Amino acid sequence: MSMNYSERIPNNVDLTNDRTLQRALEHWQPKFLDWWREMGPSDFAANDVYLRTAVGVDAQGWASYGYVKMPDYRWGIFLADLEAERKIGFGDSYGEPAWQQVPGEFRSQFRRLIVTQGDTEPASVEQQHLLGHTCPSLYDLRNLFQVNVEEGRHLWAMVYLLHAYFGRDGREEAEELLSRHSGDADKPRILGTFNEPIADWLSFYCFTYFTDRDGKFQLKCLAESGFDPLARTCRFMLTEEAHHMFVGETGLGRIVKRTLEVMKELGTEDPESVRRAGAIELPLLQRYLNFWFSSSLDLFGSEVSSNAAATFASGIKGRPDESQYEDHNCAAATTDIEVPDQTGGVSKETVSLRNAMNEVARGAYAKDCELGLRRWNMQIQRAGFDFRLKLPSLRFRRQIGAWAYVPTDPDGNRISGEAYERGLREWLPSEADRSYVHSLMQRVVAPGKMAAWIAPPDRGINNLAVDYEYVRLT
Ligand code: BYC
Repeated sequence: MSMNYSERIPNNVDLTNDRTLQRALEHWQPKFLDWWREMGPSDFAANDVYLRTAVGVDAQGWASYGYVKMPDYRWGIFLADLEAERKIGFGDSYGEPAWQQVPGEFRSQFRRLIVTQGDTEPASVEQQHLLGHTCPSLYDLRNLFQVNVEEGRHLWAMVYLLHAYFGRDGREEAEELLSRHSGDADKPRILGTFNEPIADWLSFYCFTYFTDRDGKFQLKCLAESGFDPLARTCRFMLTEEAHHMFVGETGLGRIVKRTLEVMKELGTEDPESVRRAGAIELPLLQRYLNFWFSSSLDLFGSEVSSNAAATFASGIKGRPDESQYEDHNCAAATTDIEVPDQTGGVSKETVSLRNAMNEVARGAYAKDCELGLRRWNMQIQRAGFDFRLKLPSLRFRRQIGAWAYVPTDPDGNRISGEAYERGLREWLPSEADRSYVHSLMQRVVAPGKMAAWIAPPDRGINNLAVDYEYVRLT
């Protein structure tokens, strides 16, 4: 079904033919807009932003570009096309027709997953609320806003599912999605990382590199779901998610590039000298990577999880790219996981593969995270420097699962609590690091100009020049 933009809520789900649902969503819409005004990008509501809006759900025709004021963005409900006779691809119901309604016995599990997914979307917009004021360029400012409006749309995607398939409790959950807030002492967002402040652009690029990538992998799992409307929703969200990770990967790559230029000019790797020249030294970048990677690892849940086993067995949540596996049932399969032992070491435990599905997804995620580091290390090597960026061990600084609060160094070696506390000062951004990064965050808004700590992008948006006026500020 094509996208209908003539309605109050753009959609490709034939909303006009379901008056009750349409009315319920129209009732939620002004609350969403109030939330956006209060918690979305601070200021900039009156500015024209060169944004991409989806116009079709197929791979080719889904992006239309033009100036839009953010509050006028056409947030809507878009599902990937229906696949005729789609079958459930994993678990105990393997090969049975995908469900077009939520099976009663799995209702609460589905609701929990959809609410958790939905909660992250507005959370990220809240985390980035103030960033616009310190943008390193107009190009970056526009990318921030593109990410923000799309996260708003992803919220709509989950709210649609709650309203359409979960009756009154779905509507209540949809309201709650607007009442929890990132970092709020009384009503925080559900998952840890989404309560971390994103107070500077280095954190923003780390977040879009690492945390949006968790989004990619979780959406891939949900795109396998036996509940077809959820699968179709997530398939379409994945196309938008790709841009968010692009922003993170190119943002960090541009920081590395600029730092290397400065290091070459100065002829030194010395962090203090790089700082005096107003760039972000590589060890500082490493500390930010350590922080955001370890935080994002927790978003996969525990290594051994009865929730994960149950959702896999019931066909609710699959593995990322489920079709790549031969065994889609996994009831008889086992796998080894590493756990801390009593003697201060690491031992292997054999567990049912179904119980280890979170670990399967986390492993695939960590491999994907490596790719960017490999590219940046190539840049560093080509520039003639010995420093190498490295992802910390999956055991490092965990707060969820078998390694939660087990002190290890970034290589995953177990150490004493005191050595860990001491080490954190060198492994994670210190207060002084954060205030240095904060001091760099000066707003640069002349078209084509960049802050001194980041290189320009290789190209602009939609084949436009880098110095295009991506946000009209006057
Ligand atoms: N923080 O059996 P367990 C995105 C809770 S990002 C706090 O270990 P399970 C995006 C868990 O909820 C993708 N709590 O794990 C990115 C459970 O609590 P309840 C978001 C946590 O359930 C950037 C308990 O611990 N999507 O889209 O197998 C910008 C035991 O759970 C955490 C999803 O997450 C944590 N880190 O898996 C914008 C997909 N981890 O229920 C957007 C939907 C676990 O006992 N969610 N807990 O009270 C899920 O699939 C699962 O809920 C999880 C956890 C993977 C998160």
